[in-house]
Amino acid sequence: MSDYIPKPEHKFTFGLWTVGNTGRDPFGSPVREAKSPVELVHLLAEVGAYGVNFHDDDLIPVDATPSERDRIVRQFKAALTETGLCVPMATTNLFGDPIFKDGAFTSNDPKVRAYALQKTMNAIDLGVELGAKVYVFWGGREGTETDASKNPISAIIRTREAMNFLCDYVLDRKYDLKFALEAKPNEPRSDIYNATAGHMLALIATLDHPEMVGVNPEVAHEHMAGLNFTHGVAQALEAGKLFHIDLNDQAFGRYDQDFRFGAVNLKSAFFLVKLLEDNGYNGSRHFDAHAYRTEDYEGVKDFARGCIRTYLILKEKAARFNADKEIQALLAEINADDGSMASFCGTYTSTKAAALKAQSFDRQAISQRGLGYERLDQLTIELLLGIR
Ligand code: DIG
Ligand code: MN
Ligand code: MN
Repeated sequence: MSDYIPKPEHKFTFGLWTVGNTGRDPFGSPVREAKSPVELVHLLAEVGAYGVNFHDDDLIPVDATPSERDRIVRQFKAALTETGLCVPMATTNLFGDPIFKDGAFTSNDPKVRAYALQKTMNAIDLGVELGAKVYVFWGGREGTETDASKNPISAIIRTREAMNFLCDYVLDRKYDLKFALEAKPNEPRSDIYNATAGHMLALIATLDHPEMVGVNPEVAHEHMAGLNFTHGVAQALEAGKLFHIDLNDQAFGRYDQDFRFGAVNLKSAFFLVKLLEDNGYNGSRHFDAHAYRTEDYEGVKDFARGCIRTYLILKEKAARFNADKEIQALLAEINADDGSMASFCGTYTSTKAAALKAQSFDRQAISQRGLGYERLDQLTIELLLGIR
């Protein structure tokens, strides 16, 4: 058993808005006093985080003067130096200000679309100044309550134009930065465009610089869409597009709960960690989540430590799964290949096609084979329950 102590190489990160969440919700006011970015950096250092992320507005108030901005950045940099935390990711708040009430890049008002580009360029400058290498775009307001208001194709075109413009901005400034698009199906808008990580992968393929752009899938958001999060992450990984990930948890069929990682669906959290670790994912393990509204700041630290510990425990369980002789023997049996189909595999040739069309298959015999998945899944459950 390891000690589940976080190390820098684990790359556990939190946004300022996560541990800084004051507990406000649509039906209640804050329950925790607000902490400054510097205080939050020290809190994250105390729980063993590797890095801290932020929206522009989390760090610099939107109406701050240039000298106030410089002071805040100077103090933040000092806290980073003092604690050793880094800033792997930054992002723009394009959803809080009333100006974005009908979206930012997809707004029907060209002034709003232009302001959103301006705000994002300034936020990119800030993120790069503090060391970010990944820039996330979450279009929380890029949606609608009525499709009478906007042609959904216009929304796609406007999003593409904004992303192309901002990719060119990064190239023009010679920044070492890549973009990660984060999807969510709804909330705060009734329907949000580009609703899942899959939609984002399709959009990326249509951009001028697709090589600069990947995805930032979030557990809660794909669960809100009723999807298997691990499958979505696998698709992004296989495409070389998993540039970042937002870890948390979520009961299906609920509003965005942003629960502590592993707090609800332990089994799916296990398969996600196994996928990331088996495939050598080298990005941040970013917890985009917050403590229950019932908690004080000691509870917030419990929340952050719980995210980290659960990830590390599941990482160890994944190693145990891969080393478990009974499980691995069963998987070998399930995936046995007698080589008889080898001549049909690989790239197409007309000879292969003709031979395959002439091949006979005993459907009855093949369909009778028991696959042992009940035993395999029970062994997995027992491993997760700690008796293997
Ligand atoms: C919500 O899940 C979004 C915002 O918190 C932020 O823009 C992004 C970064 O992780 N996730
Ligand atoms: Mn969320
Ligand atoms: Mn998120």
